[in-house]
Amino acid sequence: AKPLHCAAIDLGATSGRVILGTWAKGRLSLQEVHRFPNALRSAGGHDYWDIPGLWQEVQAGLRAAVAALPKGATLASVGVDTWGVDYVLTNDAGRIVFPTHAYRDARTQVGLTHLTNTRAALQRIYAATGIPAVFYNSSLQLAETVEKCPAITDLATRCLFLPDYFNFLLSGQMANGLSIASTTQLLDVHGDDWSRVALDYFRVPPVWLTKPVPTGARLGRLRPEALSLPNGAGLEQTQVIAVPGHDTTCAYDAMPAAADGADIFLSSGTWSLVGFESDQPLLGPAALTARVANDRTGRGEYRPLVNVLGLWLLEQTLKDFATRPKNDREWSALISAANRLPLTASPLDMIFAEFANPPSMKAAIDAQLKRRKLPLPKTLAGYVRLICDSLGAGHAMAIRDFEQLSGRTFKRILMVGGGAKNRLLCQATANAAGLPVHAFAIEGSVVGNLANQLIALKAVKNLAAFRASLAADLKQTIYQPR
Ligand code: LRH
Repeated sequence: AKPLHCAAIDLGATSGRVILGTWAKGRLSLQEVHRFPNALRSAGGHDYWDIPGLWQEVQAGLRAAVAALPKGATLASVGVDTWGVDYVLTNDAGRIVFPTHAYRDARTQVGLTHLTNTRAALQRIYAATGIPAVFYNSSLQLAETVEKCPAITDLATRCLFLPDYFNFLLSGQMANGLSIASTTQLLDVHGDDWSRVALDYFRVPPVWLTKPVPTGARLGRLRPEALSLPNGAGLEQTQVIAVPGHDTTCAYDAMPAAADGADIFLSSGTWSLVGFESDQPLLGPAALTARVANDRTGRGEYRPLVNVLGLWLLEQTLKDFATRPKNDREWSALISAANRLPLTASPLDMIFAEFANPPSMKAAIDAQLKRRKLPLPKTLAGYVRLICDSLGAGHAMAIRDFEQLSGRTFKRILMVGGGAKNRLLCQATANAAGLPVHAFAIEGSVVGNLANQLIALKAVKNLAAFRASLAADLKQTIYQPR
């Protein structure tokens, strides 16, 4: 068989990338053709994403992917994954009729407080959607928009979550994808369509959403005019494929999990997402208290997950220090310095309300430590130690909760993402959980995105086959608990 070329577009809250993947002789190779920073922008006390700016980067990346194709080769497909929950409201013609807020915008606070203080409503919404109340949920964001800007119901006819919107720009087809839909707190946890209970509670017009399409759906041909490239550029046959639109789902798909169900997944980046794959959702009061989110895999099964405040804590704390690591060598020195410090006796309480988006992360951390009468770190290395140990403890707690709720026993932690390169964090996680951490140096979301394209193109039989082929090639570092 001829080599197959696919492009993965992976948009994260702090950076995006376009990768050309080539599948040849049962092996996947990656070539990064474009990488760019991303950041929310604030105006008038609100936070927004620059959607046209992101589209421009996606276009530049795809042009670079085409330019990187071997002579005479064509691009078989493209797929888009992004961070969860954010969306674009459009009219039928696809025009943006409302600016896209960034999920850290504090606008959901009132709705969140109301929902969490009304126990009966919270339980009803959890039973219906399997998603706990978190400040960033699309449900709370949409409710705020409809309440504060009621004219929106006259303007908007469609709600496209970010991967859906970019798929629309690429293919001309408007569709809601299943995996991203499952992060919204609006999908029926027992089915594959929207939840009437949730739509009613949050007052989201049902016409804004259509029945989610499963992963693997072909959305149509890539429109050459979307890239302003001439005919004959190698894009004549390019399919736009609905991969799992949620980056975390793609990252999980990239993990070489064994078939015995004893692997727990940790996608460690801005957020730390701890989860596993299951045929059934985890529901009920104990799951709600543990903040279990029953996201869906692209194939429809469940992927119960707990979001632990991730390396966002560290990324933001760095801003309060004049001297920050600028390259790998300086990072390594900082981690070594942190490693020499004593183990953190009392880890931080990972309270979302305190750490989700404070004006100063260092001040927010100090405030909690003072309140709990704990000593403040004296150096940046001290904060690194505190944060890594606290994340490790948070990961371990989520794993214990999962064991209790599901009756399973986990034997290994599979870890991908930027955090997999942080040896202090990997070791802290292994120690706190009492389990070995297998850290993989891969771009998880990108690999999962490409895997799902290859499966849709029938070049790979299924995810299990892909994971098996990947396992043979992957470099891993194993951290044994100490
Ligand atoms: C990570 C992530 C995570 C949450 C958050 C909003 O990038 O997708 O799973 O959904 O962003």
